[in-house]
Amino acid sequence: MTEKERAPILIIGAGAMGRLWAGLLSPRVSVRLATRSTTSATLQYTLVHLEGHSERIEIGPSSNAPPGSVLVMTKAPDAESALTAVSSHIPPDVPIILFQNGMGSQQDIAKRFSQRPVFAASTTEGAYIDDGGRVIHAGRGTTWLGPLTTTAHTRLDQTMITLRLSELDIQSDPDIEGRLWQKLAINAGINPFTALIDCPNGEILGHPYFEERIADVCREVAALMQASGRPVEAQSLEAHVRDVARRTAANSSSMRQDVRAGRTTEIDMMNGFVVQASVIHGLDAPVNCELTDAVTHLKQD
Ligand code: KPL
Repeated sequence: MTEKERAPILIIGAGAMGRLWAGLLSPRVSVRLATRSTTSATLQYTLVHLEGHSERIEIGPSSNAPPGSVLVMTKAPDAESALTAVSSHIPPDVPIILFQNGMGSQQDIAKRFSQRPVFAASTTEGAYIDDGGRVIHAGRGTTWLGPLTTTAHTRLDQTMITLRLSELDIQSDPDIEGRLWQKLAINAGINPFTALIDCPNGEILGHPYFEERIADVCREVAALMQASGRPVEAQSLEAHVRDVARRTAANSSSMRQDVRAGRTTEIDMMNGFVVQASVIHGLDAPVNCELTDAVTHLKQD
């Protein structure tokens, strides 16, 4: 079987990440893209590779063939409904890989589709869509993959092979939830500040609004992680937040981009998740609550 003869990969979500993966996979395997409006539109766009060269990508109309894998690349608030909308066309043994930021949406989906092989992926790959609609592969990273349901364990090797058709760096992590917690702490400590101050990641450092709150944000996240069986020092979370803000100084965070584009943000799966999960553990998270309210209010302005 040639790679092109494999069952197609269905990518749900046509944002920057969905288009990046579609563009990187499509030379080697047939790809279908399910967007918000339709599952059968042809999508054309330019992909600018890391090395700087441009490639015209055309993802053809979907066929009726059942997919061999499903990559869910919508924003976190849309993931469950988008997957549910197409789930009757997905055979029960087909791996479903969730790429959402934050926490909560992946666990809800894994619970709902608990008999299926469901994975979470956490990626540091950088991509955005520029003003001209081109998809820019902006930074090379690593994509970590780990099982969320029991049946996913038996499909891990096959799913790694499928994702590696993208020629990106794919690694497995048996404790993918630990990685999601780490990423949650980073996002909770960077994203709302960049959205509220309206600045690139690096400019939150030294800004009074950030400096007055970041220690408390990290203390609240650390208390929740401790209560969830993932002990960590608040100071080390804060050091990590500052390090990532420094290393991604020129980035416009996903939340700032969402606010600027008038899209729903992922605040409920980031600081909002910290607030909700803290309540369940009898903890208080007032600063994460303040940030959640402020960003929620921002997107309604
Ligand atoms: O994950 C990110 C995001 O923007 O959502 C960070 C790490 C903050 C990089 O921009």
